[in-house]
Amino acid sequence: MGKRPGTTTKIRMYPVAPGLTLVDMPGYGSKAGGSRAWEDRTKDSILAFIEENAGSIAAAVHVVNITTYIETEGRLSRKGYLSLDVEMVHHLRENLGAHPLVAANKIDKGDEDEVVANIEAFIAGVSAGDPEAGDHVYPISAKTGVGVGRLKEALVRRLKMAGFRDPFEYLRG
Ligand SMILES: Nc1nc2c(ncn2[C@@H]2O[C@H](COP(=O)(O)OP(=O)(O)OP(=O)(O)O)[C@@H](O)[C@H]2O)c(=O)[nH]1
Ligand SMILES: [Mg+2]
Repeated sequence: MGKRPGTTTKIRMYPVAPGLTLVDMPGYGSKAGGSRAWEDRTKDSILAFIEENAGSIAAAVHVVNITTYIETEGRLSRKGYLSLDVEMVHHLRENLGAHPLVAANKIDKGDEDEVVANIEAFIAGVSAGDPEAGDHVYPISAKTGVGVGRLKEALVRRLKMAGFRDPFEYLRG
């Protein structure tokens, strides 16, 4: 989820391989300029998409800006809300019957101890009802590439289990 509203504002589809489509979801939390009503609509459309397509979703990757997790979670919980990231992970788990892969992104940003604390707090948040949830959390930096290899490997393993070939082979052309 970007700071500016509308980097991705609609659900977007990218054909990757025969029978395999990459679906990119818009961000909907804490968007400066994005109205509350717009955020709610965006979120509802994502939740509905997951429910309607659960049977044909081979793998899901939820990307979290991990560097602001504790701060955001604290702000929301004071208002009586659950972290939007934790909520989405739970929704994916319930609908897909498997824990989604989680990219804990932007680990290049800020203090290493803070990054670790944020990752631990997030894992504690998603572990309710699934003590193994932490195994599916991959700390990465999309900017530097750290950790991305391991996340890709995990994604390829999932897709192969669902009967697909390595989609990155197609993407390389
Ligand atoms: N420092 C740092 N910045 C990153 C990283 N990944 C993404 N960004 C920056 O974060 C901003 C948002 O990135 P996007 O790729 O648009 O994220 P998104 O989640 O698709 O955003 P929406 O589609 O608006 O929800 C951009 O300015 C990126 O350059 C990262 O690992 N480290
Ligand atoms: Mg986007």
